[in-house]
Amino acid sequence: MKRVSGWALACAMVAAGATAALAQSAPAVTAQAARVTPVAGGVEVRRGAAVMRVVALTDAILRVRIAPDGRFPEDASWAVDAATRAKHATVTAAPDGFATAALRVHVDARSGALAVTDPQGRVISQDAARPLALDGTAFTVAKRLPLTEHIFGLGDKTGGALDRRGMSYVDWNTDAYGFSSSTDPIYKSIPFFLGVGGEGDSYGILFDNTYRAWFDFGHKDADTLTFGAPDGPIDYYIIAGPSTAEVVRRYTDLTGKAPLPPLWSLGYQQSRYSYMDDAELRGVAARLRSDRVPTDVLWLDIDFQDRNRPFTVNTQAFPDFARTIGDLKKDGFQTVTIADLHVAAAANQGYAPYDQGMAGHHFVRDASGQTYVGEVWPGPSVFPDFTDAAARKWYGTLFRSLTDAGVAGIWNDMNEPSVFKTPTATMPLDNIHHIAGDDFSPRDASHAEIHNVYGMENTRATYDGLLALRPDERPFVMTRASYAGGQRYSATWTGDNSATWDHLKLAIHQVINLGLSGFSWSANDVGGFTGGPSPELLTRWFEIATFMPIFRDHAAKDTPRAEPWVDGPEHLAIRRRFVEERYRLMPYLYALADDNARTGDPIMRPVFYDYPDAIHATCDQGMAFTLGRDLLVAPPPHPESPQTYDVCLPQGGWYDYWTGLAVTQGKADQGGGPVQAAAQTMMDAPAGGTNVTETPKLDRLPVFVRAGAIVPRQPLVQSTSEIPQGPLSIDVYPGPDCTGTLYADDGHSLDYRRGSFYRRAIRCTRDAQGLTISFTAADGRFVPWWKQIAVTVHGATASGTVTVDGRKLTSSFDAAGQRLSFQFDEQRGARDIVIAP
Ligand code: NBV
Repeated sequence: MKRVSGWALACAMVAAGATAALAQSAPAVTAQAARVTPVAGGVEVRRGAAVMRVVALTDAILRVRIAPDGRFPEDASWAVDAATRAKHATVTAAPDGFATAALRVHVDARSGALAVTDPQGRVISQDAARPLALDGTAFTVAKRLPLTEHIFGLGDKTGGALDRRGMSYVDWNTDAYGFSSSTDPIYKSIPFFLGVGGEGDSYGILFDNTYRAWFDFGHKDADTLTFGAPDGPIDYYIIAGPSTAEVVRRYTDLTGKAPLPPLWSLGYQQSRYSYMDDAELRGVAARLRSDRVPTDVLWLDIDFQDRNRPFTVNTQAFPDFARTIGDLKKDGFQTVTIADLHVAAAANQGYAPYDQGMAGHHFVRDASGQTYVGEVWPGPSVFPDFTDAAARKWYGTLFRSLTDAGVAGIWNDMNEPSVFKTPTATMPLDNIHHIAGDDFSPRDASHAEIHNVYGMENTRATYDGLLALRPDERPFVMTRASYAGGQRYSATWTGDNSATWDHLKLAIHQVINLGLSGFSWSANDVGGFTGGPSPELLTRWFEIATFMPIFRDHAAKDTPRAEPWVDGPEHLAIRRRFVEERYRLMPYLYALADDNARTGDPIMRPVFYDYPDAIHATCDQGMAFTLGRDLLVAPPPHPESPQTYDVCLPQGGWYDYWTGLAVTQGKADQGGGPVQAAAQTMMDAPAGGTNVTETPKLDRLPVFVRAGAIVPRQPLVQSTSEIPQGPLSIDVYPGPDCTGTLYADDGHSLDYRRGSFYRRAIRCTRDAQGLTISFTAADGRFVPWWKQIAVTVHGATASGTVTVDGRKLTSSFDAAGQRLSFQFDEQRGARDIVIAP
């Protein structure tokens, strides 16, 4: 094991004004020594004119700022709020740096190079031999990249794999219509990445710089990772784990949690560019209901507007818009409408967004100070100055016409911003934005600085605007462009993907990496936006999207229809069966949403998130993921191929989701009493990892349940607005760390923040008495819809006596299905259910 005491650096932190060439050749011996002095929460390191400050915000989060000329730029950020940045952990001074309860920070006395270790000396992050290269205003920071380390995060960047090691990327929000799995940059810039599998386990780096940043993860040099930018602050955070989950949670402590979304946004969502008129929209709604495909949301794309002008309605196509939306709502459909950020440059035509915006000076200016006009869907358009708090506030008021009509959520598209007929596909870099509000001092800023945060600030204006208009409703916003921290305002989707198998695979990687980058609520256009999916591709996409955070079917204009019924009854039946499964799983999904809002744990996760050894799995895990900790979804790694494949199930034991039978068969039929056999085996002696061989079949998606999971489900409904009829069901899959959570609230308001929620933990334990299932008392005052709870214990090989708080219950035993089932009345108090031999 490599330890950091006494390591020698070959080169130095480069002094102010040095060029990249100098940085590469400057020998350490000629460099000046570094002077390390303590400051609140950390140290300041001076070397020549250069100053570096390393401050611990918490025990496990360090902020590193470097001023090559000794002058720090203003301390302000779009990603990390001022109160969080102002935090200081308690630190202990050390001769070469300092320590927190979780970290040791070492600064090399000669060069000023930085190394961070855990208290045992295991390296978490360490400067490379040439830690900083400067070239005018441009800079590149270099860190060592151990050979065992894998890289994740960076939002929905493309690449052939989940792992970003060996790749290089640029952050520059770009309208990437028709992107492929090697296109970069695309829509979003989330400058946060995680290193997993290095010596000190997992860590993350947030590089808080809004310019056109670059990242290299061992692409140029296999054992070096670099990040840099052409301008802006050298300002980054090192977030320690040691687990991946701790890194992600701490990243969302820094940049904010995604708020609890409305329950309806977890349902199936139907979209197309565009449902052109009232009849078409109502027709789609009616067909979804008559074909019994549970659905919650219908989306209206740009054609619902008058001449593509945001905040208008084409009244010829939708003669009574509010009535249409009201009728759909009665039938359980919410409507989300698009609102592109640009505003038509339509002076004196009664188009308030333009007239008001001009009067209030709310638009971005060109280099000469005139309102910038660029061409987008409405023709000549102007662009709200979203970095200005007054412009955001004004923009937020524009949603009134839509909320008054009953629109439930807003779709922010084109907000990279995309501009037509320009060589760069966006606005000129010397356009002028005004910054006012937040912790920035008021000033003008170039588009080069603002470009990557423009989309996020658009979503912020939308989110805050919706909240101001409907103060007690959870806003639902979905965006294409964003920046680090954008999850506070908006869900996202991966833009204009294609109807190919390659894109189905890419979508899994994108949504997982978005989740690791704070965006837990992400969608991808199910079926692909461009092209047209084959029946098999669309069916497979439905199956997989069933277990993804947001499930929206969307397709481009002039492409074949992609609604669930378009390929005939057999495909429809499979697609329906999966959508129905998602609705049955809603209590599990909603409990994950609650957990995510509080912890930052993603909804869809890489398998190694909860099962760290999976990072070393020998199976092709290219398509595998988990939904929460408990469900492992394992589509074919080559989704179009009929080849058999192996699924590597992490150690601990698993059940087949569809049959409920234990996967570890070895000791499953030893018999001996109620819920023994498989259950006992799994609880007492966690099985090692298991390989399961699967043969792809179009109507089957292998899904496994963790031994130890307690999964709540509900009776089928056609939308989340329908009250389920019958009991809440709870499936207990005995095993180690046997837990589950129930969460409920009204699904749409902010009352849950004032105590109107229902949350309780369920555990199962095994002892000499048998199996005990314990419910904690319910927290909160919300009264959920269920009156009874139906429990199924899986892995049971014999019947048993079931008692609830000492009272005997009738139970039924299914030997073939290895299931023991019983039911009891809901009550809020703590209760124990004992299943005895
Ligand atoms: O608003 C139309 C489309 C939309 O359907 C799509 O989802 C966005 O990514 N939009 C892009 C603009 C036109 C794309 C060709």
